Amino acid sequence: MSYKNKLSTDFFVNNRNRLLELLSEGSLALLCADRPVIRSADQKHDHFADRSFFYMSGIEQEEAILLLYRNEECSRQVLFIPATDSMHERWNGHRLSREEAAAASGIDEILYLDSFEGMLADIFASEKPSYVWFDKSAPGQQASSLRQLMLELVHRQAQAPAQMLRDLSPLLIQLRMIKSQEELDLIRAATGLTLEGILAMMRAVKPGVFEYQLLSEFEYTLAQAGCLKPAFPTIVAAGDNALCLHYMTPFDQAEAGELIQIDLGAEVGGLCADISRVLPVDGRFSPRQLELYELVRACQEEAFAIIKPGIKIVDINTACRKVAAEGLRRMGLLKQDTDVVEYFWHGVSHHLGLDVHDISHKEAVLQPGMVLTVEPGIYIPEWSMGMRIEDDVAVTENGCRLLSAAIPREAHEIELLMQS
Ligand SMILES: [Mn+2]
Repeated sequence: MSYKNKLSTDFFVNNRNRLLELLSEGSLALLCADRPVIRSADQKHDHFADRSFFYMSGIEQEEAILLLYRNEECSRQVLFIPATDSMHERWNGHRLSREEAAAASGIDEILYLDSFEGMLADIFASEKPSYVWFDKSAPGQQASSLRQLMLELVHRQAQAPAQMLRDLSPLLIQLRMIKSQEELDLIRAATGLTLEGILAMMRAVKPGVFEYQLLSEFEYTLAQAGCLKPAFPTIVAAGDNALCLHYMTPFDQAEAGELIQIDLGAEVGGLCADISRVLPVDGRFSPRQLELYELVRACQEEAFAIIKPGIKIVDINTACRKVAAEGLRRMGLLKQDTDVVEYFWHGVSHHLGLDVHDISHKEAVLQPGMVLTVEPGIYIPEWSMGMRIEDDVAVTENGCRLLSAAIPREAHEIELLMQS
């Protein structure tokens, strides 16, 4: 599969239809792309459209709004986009035309944003919606002003406003947790590109190399394939820097005898990979490093073995923690099994998709089509050593399937690659 592949228009059409089916009659729902966050002064962070808005529309254009309305006879789907503006575009780049927005989203009714408030007021006046849905978890500024606008309209017109207001986020979670074949294919492609980046890093590992040099090997490889931004900030942590889970200051050198923890991922067509590996600076693990590595791998195998429909993420944590406790006891580190929490710092799995920590119900029972990371980690401060190994799996009818199968994970495979 090409790293340039994208989600199809049908994917977005289907997502909206599935959402409309979940909405009761007389429902009005709004989602927005939001706008870039200010970095400082007149600088902005890169725009990254709200992922639920993108999931429903296929549109990245900032400030765009999706309106869905459902009554007994029909449903209505309208996409509002900023008007084309040659002076704005001279500085800031192309804005989607109505034709382009229609083609990408599969929505026929594309209007400019300046007609949004008027149409919303018309719908309130003529259709008198029974329910108004918005995503209460959407963090952006545009989402917050939309919520304010809806609240005002509802309070102006409704007898019992509190009963009219509904949170879209549980429905978005329900839909987004189950991945389509297209999403699975793109996550697999993202793990393929991640592998290329890891191989480039491996070639650059040597005593004295700076963490940022390895990081740039990875990100250069992704950029060469058209992925200008990784799925999340790349982690490269040498030696005891691995004891900081979200290590973001990669300015140290990797010394002979140390391990390098990497936690990184490419993005293809909007879908994320999330992979962690441990690389020995010398190309070989010491006996003690290997002992810990094999224990973390055993935890991971335990997770692969138990993940199937019907269990919950908490069950994966419990099972892995048990394997970790047995191993740590053998290694003489535990007085009692409950001490395992001193070394087992984080959960094993999270959902993965358009977001690297994809939205989910924490208590959700696993179902086929869900995608999870499997990333047990064991951290031993008294050894100045910690590590996690992370792969991505899709839940199937009776178990799980590795989406990142192509990325070597056994210690001897990694040693072989690093010595070649
Ligand atoms: Mn992860």
